[in-house]
Amino acid sequence: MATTPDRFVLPAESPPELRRWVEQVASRTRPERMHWCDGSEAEYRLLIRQMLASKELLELNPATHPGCYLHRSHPSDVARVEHLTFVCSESQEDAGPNNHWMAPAEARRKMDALFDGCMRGRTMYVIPYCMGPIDSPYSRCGVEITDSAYVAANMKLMTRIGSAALARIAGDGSFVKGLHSIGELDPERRFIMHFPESLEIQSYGSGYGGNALLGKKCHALRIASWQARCEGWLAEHMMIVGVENPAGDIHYIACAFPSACGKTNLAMLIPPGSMPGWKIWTVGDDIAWLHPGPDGRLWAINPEAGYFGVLPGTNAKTNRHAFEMIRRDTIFTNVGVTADNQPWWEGLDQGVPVTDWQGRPFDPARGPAAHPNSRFTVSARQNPSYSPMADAPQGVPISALVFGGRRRALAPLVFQARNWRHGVLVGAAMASETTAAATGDVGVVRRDPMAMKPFAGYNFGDYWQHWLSMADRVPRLPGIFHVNWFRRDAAGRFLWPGYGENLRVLAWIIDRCQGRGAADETAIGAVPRRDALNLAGLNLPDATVSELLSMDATQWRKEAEEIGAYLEGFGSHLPEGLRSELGDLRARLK
Ligand code: OXD
Ligand code: MN
Repeated sequence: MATTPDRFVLPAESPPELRRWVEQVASRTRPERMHWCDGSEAEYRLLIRQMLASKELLELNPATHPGCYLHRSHPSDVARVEHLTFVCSESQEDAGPNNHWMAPAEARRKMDALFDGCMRGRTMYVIPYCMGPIDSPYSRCGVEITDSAYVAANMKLMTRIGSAALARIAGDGSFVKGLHSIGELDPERRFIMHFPESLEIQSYGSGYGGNALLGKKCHALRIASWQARCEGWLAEHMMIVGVENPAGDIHYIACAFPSACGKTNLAMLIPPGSMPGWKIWTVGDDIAWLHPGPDGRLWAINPEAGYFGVLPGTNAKTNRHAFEMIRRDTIFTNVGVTADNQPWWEGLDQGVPVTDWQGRPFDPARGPAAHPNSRFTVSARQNPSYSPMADAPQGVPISALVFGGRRRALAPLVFQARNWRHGVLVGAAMASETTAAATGDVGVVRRDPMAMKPFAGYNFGDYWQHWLSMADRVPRLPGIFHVNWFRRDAAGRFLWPGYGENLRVLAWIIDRCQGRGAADETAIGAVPRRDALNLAGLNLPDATVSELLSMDATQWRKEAEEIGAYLEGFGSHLPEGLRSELGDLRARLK
């Protein structure tokens, strides 16, 4: 192997293990230049200037959208690629049937060949980052090496990068090693590999967020879920929100919904006019790390510091806070553009696109102006409902965990699990219609346990056992609930108005956590009595409310059979606790 070009100066304050790894990577990838990110504003501006010069970014209208830029990705590189994402644990059983697996030695051979010389003529960015507040005992650090300035700029907005993270890494002694190259952006030469046992990620051939911003899905979910199991905590695909009632009490709720099912909107919800005095505080919109706290409750931090949100459907009515926060200092990816150079996406109720996400004159016959998975990247601090508790080292205490999916039938608007073990079954049995966040068919119902199908870094059977074991670690566990905002009538119309009105459901959930909130006990759990839900001013017909809160035992018996068949696919890894919980559900449904 060739040696590292000695013109690269590695910062003296970087720990020896990091320097050795950076040298090894540089020897293999042969970059022209090396840049260690310090996380400063000046550095961010420099990255932007360079990308404007190289046309990786285009400036948007500075009068309407100051500091905003458009990135057009390669048209084949617009979403996560689950079929090219692998968990490379030593044993295939540890990855489980829920993951694609490759033997670590084979994966390394494959990736070494791809990375060989791949950064020739390019700059190698070394990005030390911290997932979570720098001073939190629950945070974990990593370093991403990448040849993409777009990735470096996005990591700056999404995580805490630079000198403070480097200092923490030197103190921690261990960090996740993430190596990324956009390669040739060739779908035939694209892999996202995870090596949980050695805390490594290798990603080649894609510049798309979930494949390339390695702190997010790859570290904070796949690798962290493995770390969490080893260390006794949970890394989950959950948003975290503080719900303040008119008396000023704040309850924190963490919700797991699959990608593009409304986590960001719920995290920034604007209370409806009929609920004066209520307020929402956003702690996180995508990922929660949950730890047993010293007071016996479950506490959560958001490991991220920014949002990588879905644009289509975002407007001043559906998500006013998001709409406001992306008017400045935002990177837009794969949106259309108006004649006066403003970003445009489907669902934006103003402006007319003239150019589509691929830079072609917009022609509706060719499809939407913005890609259905077009995104914004923005610092969380720009969110008007940003919670100062997002920076609290101890995190926030969680009153309720909520699971939910996109299901046109079956699941009522909301129900509460009977207890923790039943709640784990409710999470494990989750199913949802697929969305544009991953390549593949959209709208197909698939099992997505705890919204972690694409993100659990190990065998789901062991993961559920780990969830069950939290009952021994956390004496004051939160209640577990299930919601479905997406139920439709026979004509395909949504039964529930959603968006800000979802606060009505959160208010019932909080009531239940405080021993209030009337409910009917059904076979699947406690469903609100209609008068326990605040429906004032909604003008929902009685029949609609009945349908929203209905539980059809015949449909659920069929569902229980399907859940059983799915769970049994995990063979000897399926915890006995879940099997017997499902048996109890079947018996209640008889
Ligand atoms: C995301 C996703 O980007 O879940 O958050 O795909
Ligand atoms: Mn997500």
